[in-house]
Amino acid sequence: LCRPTADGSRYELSSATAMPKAGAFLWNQQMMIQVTCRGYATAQFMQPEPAKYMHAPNLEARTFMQPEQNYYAHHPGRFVYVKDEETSEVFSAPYEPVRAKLDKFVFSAGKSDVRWTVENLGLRVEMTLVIPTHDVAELWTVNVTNLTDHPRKISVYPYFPFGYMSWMNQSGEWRADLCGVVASSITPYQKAEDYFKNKLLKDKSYFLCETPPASWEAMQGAFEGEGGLHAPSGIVDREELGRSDARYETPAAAVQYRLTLPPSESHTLRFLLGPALDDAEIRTMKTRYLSKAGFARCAGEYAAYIAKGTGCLQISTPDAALDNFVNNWLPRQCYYHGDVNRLTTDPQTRNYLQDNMGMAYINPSVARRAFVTALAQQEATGSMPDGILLAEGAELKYINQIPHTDHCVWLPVALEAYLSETADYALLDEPVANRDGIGETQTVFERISRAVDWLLSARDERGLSYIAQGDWCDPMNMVGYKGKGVSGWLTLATGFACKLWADVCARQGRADLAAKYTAGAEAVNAAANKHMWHGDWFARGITDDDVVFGIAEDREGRIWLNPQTWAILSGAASQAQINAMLPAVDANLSTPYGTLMFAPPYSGMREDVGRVTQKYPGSAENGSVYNHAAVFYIHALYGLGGESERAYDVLRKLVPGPSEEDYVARGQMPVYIPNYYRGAWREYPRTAGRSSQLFNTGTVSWAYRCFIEGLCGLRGDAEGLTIRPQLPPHWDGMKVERLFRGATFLVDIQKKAEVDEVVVRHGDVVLEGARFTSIRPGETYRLSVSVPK
Ligand code: CEZ
Repeated sequence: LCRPTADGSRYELSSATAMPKAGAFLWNQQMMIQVTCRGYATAQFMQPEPAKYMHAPNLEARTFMQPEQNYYAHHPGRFVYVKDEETSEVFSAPYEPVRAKLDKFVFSAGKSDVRWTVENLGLRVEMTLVIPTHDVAELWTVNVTNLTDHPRKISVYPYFPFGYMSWMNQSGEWRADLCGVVASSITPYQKAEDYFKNKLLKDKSYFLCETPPASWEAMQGAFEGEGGLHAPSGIVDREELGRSDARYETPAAAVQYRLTLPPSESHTLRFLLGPALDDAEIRTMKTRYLSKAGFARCAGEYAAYIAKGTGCLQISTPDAALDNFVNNWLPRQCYYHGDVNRLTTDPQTRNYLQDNMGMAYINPSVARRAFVTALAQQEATGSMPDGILLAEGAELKYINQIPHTDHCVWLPVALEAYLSETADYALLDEPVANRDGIGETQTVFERISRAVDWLLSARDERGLSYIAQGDWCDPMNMVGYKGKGVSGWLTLATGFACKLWADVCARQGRADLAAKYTAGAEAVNAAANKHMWHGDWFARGITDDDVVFGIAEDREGRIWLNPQTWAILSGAASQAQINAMLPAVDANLSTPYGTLMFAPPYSGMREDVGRVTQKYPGSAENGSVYNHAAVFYIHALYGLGGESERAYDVLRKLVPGPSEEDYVARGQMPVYIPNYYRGAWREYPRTAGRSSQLFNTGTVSWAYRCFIEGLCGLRGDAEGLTIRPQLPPHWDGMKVERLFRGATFLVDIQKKAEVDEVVVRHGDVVLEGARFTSIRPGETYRLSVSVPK
């Protein structure tokens, strides 16, 4: 059903129906496109706010990318109909809209392209999508082959619907001068001032053909006619497409090629799709890309761009499917996050910092810049804003208008990973001026100290952290909206932030500050222990009306994962508490698809917790396997040292497969980690495990970190690299190639009965403390590592 190619560089899916929403995505800094195996597509580009060039049939609200998107016949997509002129039979590639039973179907996700191979009626249709590295466009190649031993007369009709572009003004027409269909629109607006802003929006969408077609259709309604999309009148009732314009009618691009194909012969067609400001831009794009050579050059450049995200780790373990994911796809997804910040101009501060944490392993200079960019937007109080503005004129939108209190936490947390990877302590001395030019320039070190001070100050008389309208859990918006409610998780996260920052202060020779933040961590942890520890685990919070929740007495939302995780990280949990918590997590939260964020899910609104309880039970934050929370847990388990089995169990479940059953349940290929898999494993087993298909997630930077520092145990410090692998019990060994500070480490890890602690050899030398120092860039070091059985 789903397997990697022999060289591991692509993943192929051989059914259009087993995992209907499975898809792949491509991006550059201007655009992103997610395509499903069946041909539906969601694309957006930045101008500088996210915009669409292919629209849905209804006017869409603009918000962040949604999970579990529904696809339907008129959803934006890229389709190629084929008609046998002799028999009038019709099918479409890749699968939608006709849904004909195919003889062969392969959806192939590559790192830098997406391909399909579809066979039906003795014909093979191959479709390939590539995008440019800097421009916004889609380059489509359609190749049709006659698989029979007799000549065939066929018509091939690419159908690329533009959708409902605007209620003010939309049209489409064939443009012989450009050899394509151009749709024009005016982005709807009402305020006079928006007229001036909108002037430069790319309100045209074009579909250009390299080869002139026999006929065309620009009006969606005329193409579809009474036949419906599975048997469009334009194709079924006519010899040639009807050549209508769209005049304030929904535009579409459909073109027809009438081909006579001798046995075994192929015919290749190329098309260019994208948004444009005007005809001049369309002409420029056509000259730049729409040719065999242009396509080849573009594919090469884009592959080179994606290759910059290869990361720093190659593993070879007893689990080949896991190796494939870690070696190929996980760093790619981290790179995507760090490269484009989820294609928004105001990423949430916690997302921005964690996405850049992942960049520490891919391209540390990007991560470094991000700390400075974020800190330049620190508020006068020391707190961090809800979102970080990345473009001139950008504004805080949507969720960033809701006050969340956790943003400062992510500074020391992300910094820890960055410093372990780079030892770039000079960053701490970097002066940072305020973005708005007002106020004092302070160093990174001073600013993070202020952020941690703010965390310590934003606590109530019990020493617990206020939650306002949310913490890490965005939709937990009514625990503290009256100003009193507190977050158990954030209290513990504050403890962890203080602890991490105390370590940095100590390293920087600031014993005074180290003592202050250590005392801060202790105070916070003590408060958490006093007020949040109930029975066998830590509670999630205390509401405005002083109700503790996330405790055994709760029928829904009884036990939450994050407080347990962060109690381990902060040091609040004693060994005895950990011994109680972990089995409680196993019993209440563990599922075949990962560890739940909490359980049981809420079945309806709880007004003192908030809209998280209104989400569908088992979806998103309402008790799914929310992978971001699961990966914090994995990180904490690896930090404990003796929990390699539990840690690996949860880690492996972040990735779909490799059994067919698991693929079908998740409905996703292992080319990315989604933000969640459906939970409600006990309540709704039919949908449990189903992927959100949303590849924007803070999970990936942590997952990569867990593989590098946890499973492989290859973690940097100020002067060197410590080697402390934590293999799961059923593995005998593994091999690792790790790029670290310019050097390559080839590490051969074996379990040995004769050792009772990790022994690392470099040649004949046994490394003291399993630690390698004096690393020289450009060198390759071979280490042989024995770990206890
Ligand atoms: O957004 C994510 C946030 O980007 O949810 C996480 C949070 O930590 C991330 O920063 C947990 O809440 O507003 C909503 O209800 C949304 O569901 C968001 O909470 C959620 C989106 O799914 C992300 O695309």
